[in-house]
Amino acid sequence: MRRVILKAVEGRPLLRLTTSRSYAWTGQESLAEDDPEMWQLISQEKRRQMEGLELIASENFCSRAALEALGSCLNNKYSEGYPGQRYYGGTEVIDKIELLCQKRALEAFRLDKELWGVNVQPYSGSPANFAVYTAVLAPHDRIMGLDLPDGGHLTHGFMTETKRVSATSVYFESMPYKIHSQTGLIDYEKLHESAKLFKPKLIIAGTSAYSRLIDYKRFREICDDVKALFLADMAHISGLVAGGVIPSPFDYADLVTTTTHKTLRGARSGMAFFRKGVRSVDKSGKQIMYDLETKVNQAVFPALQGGPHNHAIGGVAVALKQAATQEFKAYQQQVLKNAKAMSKSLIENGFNLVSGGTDNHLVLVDLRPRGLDGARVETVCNKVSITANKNTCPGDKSAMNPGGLRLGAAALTSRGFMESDFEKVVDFIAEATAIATEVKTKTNKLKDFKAFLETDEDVIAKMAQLKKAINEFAIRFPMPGFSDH
Ligand code: DSN
Repeated sequence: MRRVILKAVEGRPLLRLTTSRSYAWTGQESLAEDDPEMWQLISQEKRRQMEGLELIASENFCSRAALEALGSCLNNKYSEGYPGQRYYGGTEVIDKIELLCQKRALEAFRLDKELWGVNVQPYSGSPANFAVYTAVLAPHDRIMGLDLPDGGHLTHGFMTETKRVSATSVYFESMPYKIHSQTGLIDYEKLHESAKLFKPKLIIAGTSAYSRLIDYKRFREICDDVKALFLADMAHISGLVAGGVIPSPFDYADLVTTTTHKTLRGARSGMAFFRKGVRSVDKSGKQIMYDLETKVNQAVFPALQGGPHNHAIGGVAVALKQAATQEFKAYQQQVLKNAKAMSKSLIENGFNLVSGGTDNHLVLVDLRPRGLDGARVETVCNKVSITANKNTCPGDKSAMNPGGLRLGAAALTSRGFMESDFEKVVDFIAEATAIATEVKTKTNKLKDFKAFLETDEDVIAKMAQLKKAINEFAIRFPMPGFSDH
């Protein structure tokens, strides 16, 4: 039987849909109509983001345009393979989208397409890294990355004395390098010494909680000396690199990976860049060419992934267009200024910072000299609408109860925060820390600390007052990406 369904679609006139189906599903209901429970939860999360101070260094607020692409019909399409060589029909538009994303990726980082290529299919940064490893390494080949407690990333080979935690350390042999205990900077001397002994096939320059610039030239020299490939994982800082406000790893690395949603402010995804063209010239004058393109592409698909997330690739392409603008450069300049203002203000408030300051978008506060830890301060911050994460500091043994708190400036800068606003943010952090100090003196274990926060009326009132002040402050700033708040 043919049925007629009349439906209003987002304020437009009634849509007349004819169908011979015996069921009524049209897929035209809004989220609020179709799934009020999920709609409610998303509304709550929107409110949380708007009313809070978002200081997680790996987060940002993506544009409405990129979110539109992310929530588009591109979600529906399978397209295993690469542009022009797909395992599915109907990919003619998807091919154009992927090629556009590749082109914009090279343009955003000012790369010559004869010398660099990019794979935009990795689902995120961790898969991009693992794809690169499997592209250029055999099982049990050796790698070196910055140790996790020293500000490195899990995927750079993290293992403890008793456990190979990251799959990278399971499938490859990993030896970490460290930061210098006095300066808080990467210990290049020791890295070089260890590399000469360990003879890694790949050295990774990349960080998750390191507030200083990376000396890519030094990494290149070390890699050349021990004949290792040089991978830069610029996930945290790729927006700053695109904005041209910090040194670029592309001047020295063989391979570069990144996520797309941190300082780069795009849809959530990953990219892997590889060098092309001449790698070196041998003694007889023969040119040795890079062979990374096929290796990386094959590692992403078919070795590790299936269908690309075309909606994410669309959202990344939109963000990459933005990343090539003067406006984006100005945003990144402000991120640096705000991080410096936050750093200065924290020091003035008596906080210790690993390395004593920042040259990028983040600071790492070492709470140990104040008799505190990241877990306790993070818990209080969370209760008063300051979102930050506990983080290991050099020397820490536990990632669950580490000594540091990592604070990033990228997200709030996207909401228009300036230096004076970050000074106010630090005042709020100082108040939250004072509450953590008070409660720490009255409790023993972390469990007791958390229970006290839930039950002590005096502390509950103090936190409520602070939360109210923070919410009233934060809500004044605009929120990118939200069309309906
Ligand atoms: N987990 C991310 C971070 O917060 O740094 C990196 O993948």
